[in-house]
Amino acid sequence: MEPLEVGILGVPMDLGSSRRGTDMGPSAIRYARLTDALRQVGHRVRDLGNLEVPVAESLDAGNPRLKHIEAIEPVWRLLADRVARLAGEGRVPLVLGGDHSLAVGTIGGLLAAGWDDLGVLWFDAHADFNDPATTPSGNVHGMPVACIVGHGTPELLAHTRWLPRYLPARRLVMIGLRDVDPGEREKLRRSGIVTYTMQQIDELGIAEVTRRALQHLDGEGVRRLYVSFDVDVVDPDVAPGVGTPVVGGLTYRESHLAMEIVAESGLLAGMEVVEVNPIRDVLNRTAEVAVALIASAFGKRIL
Ligand code: B3U
Ligand code: MN
Ligand code: MN
Repeated sequence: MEPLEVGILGVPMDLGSSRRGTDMGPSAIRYARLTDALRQVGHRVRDLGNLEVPVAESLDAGNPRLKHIEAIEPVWRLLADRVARLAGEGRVPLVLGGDHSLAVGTIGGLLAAGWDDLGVLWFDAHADFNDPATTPSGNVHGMPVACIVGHGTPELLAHTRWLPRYLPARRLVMIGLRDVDPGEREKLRRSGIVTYTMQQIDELGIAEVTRRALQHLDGEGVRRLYVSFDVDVVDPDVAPGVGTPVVGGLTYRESHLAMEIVAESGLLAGMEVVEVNPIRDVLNRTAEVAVALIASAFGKRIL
């Protein structure tokens, strides 16, 4: 891989989930030596620090079907500005979460930067396709995909009016699904989003699935790839420090192979790693796995 100018941005936000602790994700990932790992692969790295995010205890959650949205939307807008600026400077954004709701800000920022050839690989145990009508929890980290592709109730989409446009649903591919809510399932089937469940990964293998996903995006005109990586896609035996662990996830090697194939594609233009929760992982294993995966996505090779 060509040397890149990588811009790291931390988003210490846990307002989108009911469990505290993903606000410490950016620190945990930095503590696991992220910049060293990227420099070893040959990239130039600049860490731009963290965004300022309100603390949950200082707020009232408000609407129980859309908790903390009044605080989350301003974080989205700020993050979108920062990401658009990074992209405008020719840097590759690497965003550290934080709960997955932040993806509305990152992908919104890339759309604002005029990336009309953008496609997204969404690695996640969950579909994150709820809206206030289907959510079982009211947590916004279960809703970012609905916001990004513009499929949700007007109450939700009212908070996305700042987006320059929505990402076409066919430009987002989900990999690793194994926990989809009943209300999400129907919406997802009708959405045009391409999905690969754990069952398909078991049958086809992660290499074939990742290659098919990239081939599909190529056919949709995608020339720049953004990887939205929710660490809960990895099996909780390997990555226990996540907000909502789900058994039956990707192995250490499967998740690395997927990132190695992403690197080989030559299309990687940005990445976020979200839902790292060090409170649930005293040895910081999850952040260490996250750093190893980022290195693979950014071109680290075994030989
Ligand atoms: N689908 C559930 C659970 C969930 C979604 N994303 C995460 N958990 N991390 C919900 O609350 O929407
Ligand atoms: Mn997620
Ligand atoms: Mn998830």
